[in-house]
Amino acid sequence: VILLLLFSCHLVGLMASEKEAALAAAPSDSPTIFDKIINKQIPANIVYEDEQVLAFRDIAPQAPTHILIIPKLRDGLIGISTAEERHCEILGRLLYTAKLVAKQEGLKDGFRIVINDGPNGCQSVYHLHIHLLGGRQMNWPPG
Ligand code: TR5
Repeated sequence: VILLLLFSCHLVGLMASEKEAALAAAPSDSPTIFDKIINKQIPANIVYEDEQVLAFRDIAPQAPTHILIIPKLRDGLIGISTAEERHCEILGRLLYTAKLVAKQEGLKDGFRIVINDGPNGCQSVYHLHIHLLGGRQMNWPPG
């Protein structure tokens, strides 16, 4: 019984550390889950799409409105820290799309835009994305 208990605790510990492990993962340019969403291989709740940009609801929302805005073509943008001057246009378009989607979502009292970068920034998917969060009072400083 003791052994069983110890094993169960170990499993729970593993589950709890899953997120941290993902966050601590080294940045990588391997395909991500977002490629499958872009290619419609897996479903997503898409709220905006054009030739360059896709916006869809986060699967684990941290606010009543939580939308991810991504470039369809990653083109080396595994995170904001890998941006180069050639990315300026798409970066501007992503921000502008965040504004459009915020309006579409009726976030008239404000919202927050977040880009997590690398392990310290809690980035878990290495395909640049903007988080658009709204529908509740945000706190500052963030955690
Ligand atoms: O942690 P960062 O900043 O990299 O943000 C990645 C975000 O992707 C998290 O907020 C996740 O909740 C979100 N995410 C992860 C998956 C996923 C998703 N949003 C929508 N649909 C998703 N699918 C189908 N699969 C995921 N693994």
